[in-house]
Amino acid sequence: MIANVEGLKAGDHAYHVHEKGDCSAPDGTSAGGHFNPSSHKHGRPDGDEHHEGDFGNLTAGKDGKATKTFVMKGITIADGPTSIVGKGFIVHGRRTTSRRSRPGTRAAASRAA
Ligand SMILES: [Cu+2]
Ligand SMILES: [Zn+2]
Repeated sequence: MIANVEGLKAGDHAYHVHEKGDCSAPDGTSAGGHFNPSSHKHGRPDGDEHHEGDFGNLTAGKDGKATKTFVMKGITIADGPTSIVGKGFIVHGRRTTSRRSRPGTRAAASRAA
């Protein structure tokens, strides 16, 4: 996957797939919790256990841009319980102004960091 986000404050921003595609609430809470179809505990993406939606952090430079290419196991874009299509994609801390994500996913406003 490729995350390509701009308009961020310099530094680290947590980003996740959340369980609902509804990003209408200004604070992002309408997107629900982290996407977690297999009922794991929250954690780092490279840890023993984590939500399928736990992507870790994006690091933005002084220009506010963050780009990351990464692999996530356990999620799909095919139909089924592990599909992230239509789920909310949230970068925490600052509003995103542009993004590239899987077709059908939605980028979102920030949620309180
Ligand atoms: Cu999140
Ligand atoms: Zn989580």
